[in-house]
Amino acid sequence: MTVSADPKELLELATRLAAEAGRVLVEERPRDLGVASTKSSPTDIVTVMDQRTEKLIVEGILAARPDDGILGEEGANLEGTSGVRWVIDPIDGTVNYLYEIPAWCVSIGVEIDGETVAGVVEIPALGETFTALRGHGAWRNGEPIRAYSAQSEGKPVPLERALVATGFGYAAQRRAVQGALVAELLPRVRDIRRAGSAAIDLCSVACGRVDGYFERGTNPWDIAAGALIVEEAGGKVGGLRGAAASVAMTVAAAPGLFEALCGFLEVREADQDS
Ligand code: LIP
Repeated sequence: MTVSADPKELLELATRLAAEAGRVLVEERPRDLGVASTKSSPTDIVTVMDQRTEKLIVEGILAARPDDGILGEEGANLEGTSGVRWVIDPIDGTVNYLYEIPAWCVSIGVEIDGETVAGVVEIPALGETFTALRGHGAWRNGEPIRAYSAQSEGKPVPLERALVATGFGYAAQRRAVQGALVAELLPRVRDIRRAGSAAIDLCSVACGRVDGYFERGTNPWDIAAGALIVEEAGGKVGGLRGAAASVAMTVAAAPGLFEALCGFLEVREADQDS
């Protein structure tokens, strides 16, 4: 499809809307915020602020680009005719937002003909805005970032020296399997971190705040922007055995560690329900 869309302009709109959503989430958070509804399990929660900020972002997109498609975690699902699709997580890290733990963000990825070309992850509580444009780089607050931690000095980090982020699903049976996997990994790495937001975990890989990340069960809106940010920061993102990142498994790390982490996960068939 011939698309009349400039990725730079798409990123500018996404960044503006993510910033506005972040402002509302901070300044207008109800003091008595509670759980408005649940999804896949009693702990997979939605707040009125998830719903409100998804609506704000969708309205902002359609006001500027009425023919675009939209997929949002809280139900937005428009086909569109322009070839441009917006993939939105209005609050990634909803449980953290409910508990007033800083690790939550607004994530917006923008696709042209199915390929993500622009992404923004806005982390208000940390004052960080991560952005990326395909083929042009990734930035934190406008400064270029690379997917290497300071102590790695740009060299591949061996698994045993890696700080690895991960996350867990909401279903008890899946969590039991994920917990057993982490127990096997823990003695093989520097340490594990569980932030509670896939988008933040991916941005942490992209700026070297962690060395790697993996998670089974992420949704498209969790990873759309963060995956591009990692790739444009020189990292690799994918599933196991050469697959694309998906709900089955998302792995992200700089080259070298990416392959080592995938190897550990592949022999344990970590992308399957055992
Ligand atoms: C979160 C993911 C995270 C996962 C959490 C949760 P949400 O998304 O970003 O990776 O480990 O359990 O699913 O539900 O906060 O949008």
